Amino acid sequence: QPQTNWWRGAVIYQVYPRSFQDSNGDGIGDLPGVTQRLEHIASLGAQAVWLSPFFTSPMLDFGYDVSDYCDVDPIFGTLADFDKLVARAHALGLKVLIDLVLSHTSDQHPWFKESRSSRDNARKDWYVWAESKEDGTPPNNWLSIFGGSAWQWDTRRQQYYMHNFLTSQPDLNFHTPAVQDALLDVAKFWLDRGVDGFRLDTVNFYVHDQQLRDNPAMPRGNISNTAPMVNPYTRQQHVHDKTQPENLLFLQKLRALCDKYDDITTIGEIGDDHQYQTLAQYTEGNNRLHMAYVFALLTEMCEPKYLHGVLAEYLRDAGNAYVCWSLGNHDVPRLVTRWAALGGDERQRANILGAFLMSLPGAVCIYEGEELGLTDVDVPFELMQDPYGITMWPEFKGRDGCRTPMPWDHSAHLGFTTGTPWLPLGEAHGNKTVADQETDVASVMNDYRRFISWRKTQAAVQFGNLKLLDAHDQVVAFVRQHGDETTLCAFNLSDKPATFKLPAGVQGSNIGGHDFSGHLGNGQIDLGPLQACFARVTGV
Ligand code: TEU
Ligand code: CA
Repeated sequence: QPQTNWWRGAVIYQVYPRSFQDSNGDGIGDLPGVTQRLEHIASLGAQAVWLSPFFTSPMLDFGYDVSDYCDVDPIFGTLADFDKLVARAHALGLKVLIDLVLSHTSDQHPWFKESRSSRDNARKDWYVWAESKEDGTPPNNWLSIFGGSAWQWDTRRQQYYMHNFLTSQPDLNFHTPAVQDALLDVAKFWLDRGVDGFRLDTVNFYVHDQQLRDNPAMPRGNISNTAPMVNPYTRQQHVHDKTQPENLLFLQKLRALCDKYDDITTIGEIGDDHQYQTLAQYTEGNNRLHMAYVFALLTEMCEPKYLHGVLAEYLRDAGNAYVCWSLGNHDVPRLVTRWAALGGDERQRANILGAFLMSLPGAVCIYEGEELGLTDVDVPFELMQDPYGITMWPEFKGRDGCRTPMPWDHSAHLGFTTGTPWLPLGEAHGNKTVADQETDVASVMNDYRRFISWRKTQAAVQFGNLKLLDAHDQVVAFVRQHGDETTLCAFNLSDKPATFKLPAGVQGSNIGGHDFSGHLGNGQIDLGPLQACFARVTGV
């Protein structure tokens, strides 16, 4: 595989436009706001920005419910604002990835309005419609990620329609060729507008089993905990409602379209019970997706042995997949809070985890605010916006805690807005603003900058293959190999000093130029609490 594609080993910065920067005082972040702040992203050394959805939407799932794929929601701006954003990003050397939500639309999309209007219209098969069972209950046992049956009764058609997420997010029917064509046209619209690629929302949910077979139950005691977003009440294996083989054919068409343009990339969000096999399948052979987004580190589990296990499983099952790792996004509690069990203080935790993430093979996504070491915000129920949180309260607190606005400086609302912010700013974020961190050499933000720029000098860390070293109670250690360069990376993910004995015959010299103090010598690595070590080695 050539390493020349810009996206290999890239650092991709995820922007949640609602919460990044408001430019007009309505309390909601928007595209002109993002444009104003692109310099911040470029200053970190990121290669690309991924924008969460900004398309026309009733915002019941804050933009993941699209009612017009080819326009900008007025709350976020206009197509002209988008063009300015892309131009500015490109001028700063940043690629722009947009978030296509093709699996479902909003129920306010004209396609759905037409489809539901009768059993006989031009778009009657554009969504997944099915008869009820004899007794009026839904066609099968499929469950929505957001709770309850995946089927909603429609009084006009006297049929059920399927929705993997909210009832207001009906699933498109990918078995209808015209649906696939329409969605390819959407991708073409944005490629022609100059985007550099796509993050594809729920990419393995596109195609469902046409026979509508029931999903089998999950064996007791085997409830996967790898994606905290998964509905905790869903106790079924999603065998028939997603990840169907026909999907690969659609992905091939999408890839063929992308290949008509230069330097495009696609990152598929794949949530699956057999995540690694699916990642491999979806990125195999240079004619499907370029990259697959890994869920495994979005979990609550942060013990070194678990993380070692994640990497072992990845090596075993996804060896040929090109992956994109992340430790946070707009769906899960913020990292330093979610992984508080690692100990140390927030700054140490943020720094070591950032370095750990950026030492993994593949590309990485950093979620806005992660570079500031932001904590999760406790949003009180009265202020809660996330529909998922509102339904699942109080067992699940929803996703607002990681979606609060970015703290920029000490002007009103920490520089986010002059109006009333749509979600409260984190009180504890007041001393973690970008302005504060700019002037503090030892801030998380400056650590991130230094690590990213150091990483660019380390071909093995950016592009190398992964070889895991032995599991350890405190340390996760591996080597990355590229050409004749072998770099050992070791992370003490505990708040106590640690010693990691090297396998016999491994020798090396420490590599400096980053902020970590771990040390290789005498056949072992000595690491302070939450410290890392990087060394050029031989004999692995
Ligand atoms: O999230 C998909 C999602 O919910 C996964 O995390 C899911 O839990 C997993 O695939 C199950 O195995 C995306 C967006 O990131 C989210 O914000 C949206 O609400 C959702 O799709 C619906 O569009
Ligand atoms: Ca605004």
